[in-house]
Amino acid sequence: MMAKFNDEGYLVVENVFDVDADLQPVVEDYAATLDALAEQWHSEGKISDTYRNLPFGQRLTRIIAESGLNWGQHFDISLPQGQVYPDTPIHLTESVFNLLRHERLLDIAEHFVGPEVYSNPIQHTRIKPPEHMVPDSAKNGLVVRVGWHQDLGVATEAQNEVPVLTVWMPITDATVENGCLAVVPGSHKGDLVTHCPGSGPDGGLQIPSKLIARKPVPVPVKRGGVLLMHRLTMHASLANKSKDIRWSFDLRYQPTGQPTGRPAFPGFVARSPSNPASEITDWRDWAQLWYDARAQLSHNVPPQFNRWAKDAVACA
Ligand SMILES: O=C(O)CCC(=O)C(=O)O
Repeated sequence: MMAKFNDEGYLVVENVFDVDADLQPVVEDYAATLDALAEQWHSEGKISDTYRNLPFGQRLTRIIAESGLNWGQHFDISLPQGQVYPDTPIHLTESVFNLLRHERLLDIAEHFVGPEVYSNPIQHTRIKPPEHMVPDSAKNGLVVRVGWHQDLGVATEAQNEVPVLTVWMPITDATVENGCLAVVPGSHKGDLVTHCPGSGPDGGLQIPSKLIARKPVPVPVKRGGVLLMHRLTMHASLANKSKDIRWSFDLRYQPTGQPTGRPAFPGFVARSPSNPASEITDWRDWAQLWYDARAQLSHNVPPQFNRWAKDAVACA
């Protein structure tokens, strides 16, 4: 496991989760969220039907096609990096917390970051409909493909020396057609390269193509499996060209007690043999950390989330 990861900077591990026992509660949880949103948007006259009889992906796709509503934040497990308001939506539930603390996932994380495992708050839920359906006004990395980046590039300098592991997990099978990730094998052996703000297909950061030295490869992953990545591995997502959604979570783990690179957001101790009492084990305590961060951020201008300037030479 480690040899391939060390050599190529990424690794797919299959069958980490039991699809029925581990992933189905998450699917049901999100279905309930969509149900509540559909009822609300229908009662507000934003959609003509709640589409209650459609399966999750088709229901969401139909609602988006009809309304163009900005839905991504309602399902995300992070606050946005822009202005935060007291009522900014964030999806914090027991089923998601169980996923973040899943024994087999933490066993894998432990291989890479050591026994004291901290859940880094750079994390997202991305539910992406067919890309052609997303109106320009709603485009962001939660709902359309993201550009080439290294995960260290989306953190502040404080994270430079921290061995953060990215764990990307599909809830629907991730294929080339529906927009799985692509990686540049071996790119983690190089340095952090310049990321240009606002140049990605999602309006976010992107590495200029002249700095991508080697040919990328697509990495399909079946649900139940995970894709592990080094913090310097260059990667991007492909566009969703299918007729249904592509749904994933991306999580990060690191050793406890080191900077996360996103100090405005809360992480938590996921596993601690040396101090078990420091672990957060109740999802409500985890959710409260985010609600507290939201209250704090909503009084302030957004902090600096990364180190990049638009006028860098490589961005010209
Ligand atoms: O899921 C995606 O489309 C992008 C995920 C990603 O780039 C990441 O987790 O760093």
